[in-house]
Amino acid sequence: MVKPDGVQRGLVGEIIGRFEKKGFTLRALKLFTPSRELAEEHYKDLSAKPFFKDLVDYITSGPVVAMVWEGNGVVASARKLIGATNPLNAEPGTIRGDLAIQTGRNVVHGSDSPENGERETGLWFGEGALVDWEPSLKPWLTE
Ligand code: YYY
Ligand code: MG
Repeated sequence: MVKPDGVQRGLVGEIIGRFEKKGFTLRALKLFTPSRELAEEHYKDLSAKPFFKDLVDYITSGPVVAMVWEGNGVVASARKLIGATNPLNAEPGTIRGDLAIQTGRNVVHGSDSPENGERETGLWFGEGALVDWEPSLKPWLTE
């Protein structure tokens, strides 16, 4: 997901481009401003943290671009492409390492396990939202 700061800063194309160029397949995408209920459910594991309210305020402050990406090892690879939670610790070449300077404005979210990827896909998109298609580039990305 491109967070509200990424949308406001005009980074949607840059961020989507990194996943496309890596070779992952886009299966769903939407632009909307999340409700507090959705943001609180999404981040429920962090509800006891002192930054939880600020996090929910931030995520609900404007439109986000929610996406589902598919491909070999996509969850772990996306986490590497995204970089460390604190952008100052994120390696150059990663999205956060190249494009952000503060944890509270780290421009992008990525699921941290395949199970959470499934959970978050259901939460953000509901049933039956994935588009079933075969990229023509597939034979050139995987053997
Ligand atoms: O998965 P990731 O986004 O890298 O970090 P999480 O530990 O899941 O935290 C989610 C979100 O919470 C993080 O992207 C920013 C915010 N946050 C924060 O504002 N302050 C912290 N000390 C830790 C996380
Ligand atoms: Mg996380």
